[in-house]
Amino acid sequence: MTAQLLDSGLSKTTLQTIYKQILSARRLDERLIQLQRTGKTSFNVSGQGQEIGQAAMVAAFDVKKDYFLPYYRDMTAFMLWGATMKDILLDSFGRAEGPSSHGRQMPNHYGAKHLNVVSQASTVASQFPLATGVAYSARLEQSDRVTLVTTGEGSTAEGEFHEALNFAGVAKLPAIFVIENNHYAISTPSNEEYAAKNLADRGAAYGIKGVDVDGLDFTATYLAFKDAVARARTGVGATLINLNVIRLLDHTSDDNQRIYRSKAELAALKAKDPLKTMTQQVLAEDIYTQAELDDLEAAIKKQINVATDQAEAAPLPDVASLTEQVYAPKEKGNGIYG
Ligand SMILES: Cc1ncc(C[n+]2csc(CCOP(=O)(O)OP(=O)(O)O)c2C)c(N)n1
Ligand SMILES: [Mg+2]
Repeated sequence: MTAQLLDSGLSKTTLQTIYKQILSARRLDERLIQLQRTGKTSFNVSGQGQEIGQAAMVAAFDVKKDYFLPYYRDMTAFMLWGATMKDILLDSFGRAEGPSSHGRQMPNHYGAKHLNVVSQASTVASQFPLATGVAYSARLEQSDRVTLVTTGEGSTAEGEFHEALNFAGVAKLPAIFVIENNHYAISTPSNEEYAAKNLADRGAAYGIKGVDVDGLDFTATYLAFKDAVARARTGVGATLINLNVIRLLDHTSDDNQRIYRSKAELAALKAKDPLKTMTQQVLAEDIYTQAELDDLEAAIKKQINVATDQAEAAPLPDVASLTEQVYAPKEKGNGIYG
């Protein structure tokens, strides 16, 4: 049974905002797929099926103060952390204004200095030791900020995952390590990825609290993260969270999951779409009426159309600027760190 949304302790207004952001992210992802399929953009990674877990996760943080090191499937999380639709589209079109890399990175490699979101490499799990460093910096600066880092379950087989958690455990760092477990690493199912019963159990090996959460249940996820953030903020230490989600679509726009997942499996997944569940809850708990939801859909569609036109019309990076925005400039004030 999925817990009631209002049992999260969040107000009706906050839940309205969060639902609006989740719906915006889903509709924006649908637009990004259209743009890629019509050849206007190069690539897309969909996070459909992971949005509710991501939104509930971010809702537990203080995004004005905390740091986030996301992975490529985190568009919804990035938007709840403060990125706009236009930001996402600018990055997807590879435009100079795009906050993540000013047109240097592939789409879905999120970052924004003004939002405390740290840019990532494509080598999976390499953000984990960076997050440990960011969390350690809070200790050195005597700040109570908390660091959030995410990855998929397949990526936890990388050495960096172990190195980061080991150090965070020893130093009791204010970090939250999240495994967005969608049970597939491209075409490899989780029973071929790891033999552990539950990835949350790995926390014990590092002296870190491990928590297993149903990432399709908004309230359960929010409360688990609220507790983890409180532990980190008050100096108790890090938490490892195994967030169970589903991957509704292909691994990326370059993949076709119908080759390795049966029709029956895909139909069963679709029936579990957490956005459908949350929409039913929003109506049942009087957070929005059906008429309000219809207006919301129309408003989001308009917003996406405007943001798409603006991003498409925005300039590409100037070739003369090729060597900028990649490495930190020597002098302050003329680049991404300035
Ligand atoms: C070190 C490294 N090895 C392989 C890849 C290629 N690769 C990109 S995503 C991916 C699968 C990751 O699966 P998972 O961690 O479960 O995340 P998901 O895509 O399911 O969200 C692989 C193997 C890579 N980017 N980096
Ligand atoms: Mg996975």
